[in-house]
Amino acid sequence: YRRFRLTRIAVSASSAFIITILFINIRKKSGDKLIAVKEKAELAQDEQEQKTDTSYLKLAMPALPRPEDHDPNGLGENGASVRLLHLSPQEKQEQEDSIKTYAVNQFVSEKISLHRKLRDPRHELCRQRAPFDYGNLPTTSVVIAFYNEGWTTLIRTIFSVLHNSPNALLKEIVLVDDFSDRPHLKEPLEDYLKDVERVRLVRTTKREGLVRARLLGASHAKGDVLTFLDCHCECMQGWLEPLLERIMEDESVITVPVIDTIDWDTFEYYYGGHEPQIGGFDWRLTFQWHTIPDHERKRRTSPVDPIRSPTMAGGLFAVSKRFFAHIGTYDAGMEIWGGENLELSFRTWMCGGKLETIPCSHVGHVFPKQSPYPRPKFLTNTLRAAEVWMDDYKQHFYIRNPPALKENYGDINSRKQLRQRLECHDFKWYLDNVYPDLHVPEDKPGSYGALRNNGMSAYCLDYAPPQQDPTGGKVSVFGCHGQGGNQFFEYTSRREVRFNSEKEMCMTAVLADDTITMRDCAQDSRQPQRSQQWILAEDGTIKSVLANKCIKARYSGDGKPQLSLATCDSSSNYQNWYWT
Ligand code: UD2
Ligand code: MN
Repeated sequence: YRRFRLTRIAVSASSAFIITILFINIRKKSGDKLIAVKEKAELAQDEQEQKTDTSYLKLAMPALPRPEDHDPNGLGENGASVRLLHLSPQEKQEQEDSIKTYAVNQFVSEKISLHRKLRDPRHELCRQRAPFDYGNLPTTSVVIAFYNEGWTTLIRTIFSVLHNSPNALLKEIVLVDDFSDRPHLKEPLEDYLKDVERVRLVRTTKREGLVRARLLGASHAKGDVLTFLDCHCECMQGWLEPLLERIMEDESVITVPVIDTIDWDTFEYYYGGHEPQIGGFDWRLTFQWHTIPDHERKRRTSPVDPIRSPTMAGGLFAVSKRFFAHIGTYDAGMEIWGGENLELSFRTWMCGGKLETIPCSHVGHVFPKQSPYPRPKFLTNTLRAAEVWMDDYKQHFYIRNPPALKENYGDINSRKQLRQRLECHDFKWYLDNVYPDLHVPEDKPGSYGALRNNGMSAYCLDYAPPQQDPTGGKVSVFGCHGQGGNQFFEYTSRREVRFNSEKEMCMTAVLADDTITMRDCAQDSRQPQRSQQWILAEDGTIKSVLANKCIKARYSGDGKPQLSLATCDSSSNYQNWYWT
């Protein structure tokens, strides 16, 4: 790959536009330069020949081709699941230890090539489209911050960028070590990277957290566009071009790839084949995935058109360096992990930008078994976002997170000034125009919070969403904890009892066995379903409109408290509930 060098020569044609021609110069001797000056007549001829010209293919050459001895039948190739059978007791122990340390199976990851090739997950229209004009696309620096990452997942991320990004577009990879303390990330990493072109390593001098680590990386970047990635990703072929193309069309767009899942245990790449999802949030201000809403479906004309997204997951996105600076990069007052993704999302939309998911761009991300390091700053970071951008809507967040009221979120004056200076829209504009499908809580005084049972006064109504599908579990009672979360309900003027964390859900009566479950709420525009309507009466009873029965707490045979629907009896303390 070192044999190719690109020279960009701009020749102005007699008509008003500039044609950029790219030459590939196969270097024979050092210092040998191809200088081309073309006559106008020749240019016209070039245009003629362009249809048969395949030089763009060469511009699309990867920054680093896969090594020739790469085994296409190796473990994990094409994204196949890797399960290691017949391990010795010692190997089993090593595997367990790697999972304990990294929250991903690094033992399995070590068996997979650092150059593995993945099957193309893209829509066929992405493969069929006309070739990109590499001469016109902006260049990019890929910025990857890492903290205590495992060796193979980190190095595989780097190679996946080099193998799948066109030489013509990738300026460099800027790696930022956020003060990791694991020995393999010190000298061994530096030594290893010496032989890898285009990769630069910078280190923070104390643990900065991902926001300031990324900002440090960005300050070293030479490309026109900053492309951020997590340090455990695998880029797909063709991932980069569409991200950059959209930014070339409109510099105020932040582009996000489709984030595919790589299994933390088997390193299987999940080819869902389903439509890309977009980003949203719930009122605890946690990021949530959503299917594409109807209004957005109607706006688009092709399955590969960009999809407007109210928020982004945070880790993987491309942004023009100039535009990023214009909207105020990141809130550098945010620590470690969390909150920065919603903050950047709100700010982008409210201050004149757009956030779009690009269906033809796919990048895999290893979602760990659990968080590999403590994340103590999520709440304060989120509060900074809420205080600066959400106006009075921040109350819905405080109501659902009582501990947030006691949190000290530091100085946010400069961020408020930024909002003023950029003359940004208010949060209501954002909700109305960017995220109209989000249910905005009514939070009428005395109609939200925890519902405590009078007969079993230590217990509150509680819903623990099942792991796989948050709907469908049974609503039950649990010791009141006063932390909101699974015990937070909202009674609406449509007579729904809503559970608006994780996913917007409505309490639903099940006639078959007199129990209570959670289901998707009937669309806000339509009539609520009778199974989702409840009458919270003055006497403290909660009556199902459909079942005409009331919610009763009782101890089951084995002494555990549980819920059922029973004939209404307002004199029974066990059917008596009050908001706390
Ligand atoms: C998601 C995002 C992540 C970030 C986070 C919210 C994706 C796929 N991931 O969580 O990028 O937006 O939500 O904050 O959208 N890191 C540091 N210093 C730290 C902590 C983390 O450099 O103190 C690095 C870390 O090594 C990784 C990146 O920042 O490369 C993101 O951290 P993560 O992978 O733990 O976050 P994730 O994917 O759970
Ligand atoms: Mn990650």
